[in-house]
Amino acid sequence: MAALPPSPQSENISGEQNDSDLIQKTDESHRETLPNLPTGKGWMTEHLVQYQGFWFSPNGLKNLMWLHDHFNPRPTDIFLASFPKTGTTWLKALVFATVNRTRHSFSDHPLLTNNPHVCFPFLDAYLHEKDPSFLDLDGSPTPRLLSTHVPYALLPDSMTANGSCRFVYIYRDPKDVLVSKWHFLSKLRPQELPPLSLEEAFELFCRGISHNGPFWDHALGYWKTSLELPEKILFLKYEDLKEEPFAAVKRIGEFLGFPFSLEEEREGVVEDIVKLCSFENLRNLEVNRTIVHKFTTDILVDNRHFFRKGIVGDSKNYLTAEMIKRLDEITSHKFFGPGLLFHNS
Ligand code: PAP
Repeated sequence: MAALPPSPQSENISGEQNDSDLIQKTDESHRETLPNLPTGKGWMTEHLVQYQGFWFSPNGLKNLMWLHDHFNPRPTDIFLASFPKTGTTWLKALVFATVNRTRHSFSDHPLLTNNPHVCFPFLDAYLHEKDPSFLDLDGSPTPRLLSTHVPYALLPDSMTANGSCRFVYIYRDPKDVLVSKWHFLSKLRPQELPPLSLEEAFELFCRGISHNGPFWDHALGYWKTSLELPEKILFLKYEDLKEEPFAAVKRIGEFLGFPFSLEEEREGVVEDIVKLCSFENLRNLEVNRTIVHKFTTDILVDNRHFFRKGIVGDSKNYLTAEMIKRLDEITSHKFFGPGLLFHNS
């Protein structure tokens, strides 16, 4: 189909002029697909839908379709991929500070006045907004830093092709993910829906019914590819970052093509990054105590909700012994399959 002349509404969403017919096509295929999908109980919306083996909110599915229809990655793009509540906010801060360390001084740093989600935006949450002011992909400096919760198997080929762009993935113990997610989404759950108990959330999580879940399939998709294509995906664990943040930052710099020089190490640049991005520092900043972040026109989140406890193992304060046993069993079953030596912790 011939491209329509550019209109103010159809420019710049993907860095190229958008064909308004194509926009309509995405909306239509979303409308047609949605009613035919299996549904499960939602955490924040009334229900989630299952699409190609993974679970999405109805809007999340639209975001995925938008990604396929409208996004053009560049080879220099850096993606942060994660399952929700695994440490995305923290890793965004660390990667942003590492990649941009020569652009900003630590005393006057963008992370001191902006939430990490502003410095490192969510690609799949903003794309379908059709409002270029939400995400100016053309205006982002190179390398573009973009994040996604989309499972690896469902990403467009343009993103997964070897040599196209790089990913940093963060994994976290699913027990802590579940508890973190339950706290977070309970705060965002609309008043008109009845509260979701931890027991219900646990059942849904175990059955894989969770945004971009099943959790284990999400992690495995990135984990397996990180083994096959180690230059494409760096697979990190929240627990390792907590234990050895300096080593993790150095690995991130190396992997992304921004290695720390000996002089930088001597000057304490790695320490400065770790300190800037620490839970205590970020949580206490005014921007992260008082400002509301607008993910989309309908998803608004108080920045303070991104910083709850920031510790390893908090799930033991909420889950019963049986719950812990069941989740650990699912994890062992999923991860210790033939040839897959994945160490959960
Ligand atoms: P998101 O998917 O909504 O972006 P995400 O940032 O992935 O959430 O995860 C939030 C978790 O990371 C929270 O964990 P908790 O509920 O167990 O406390 C949050 O506290 C933790 N977190 C946020 N920032 C940091 C940080 N700088 N260091 C360590 N943990 C952090």
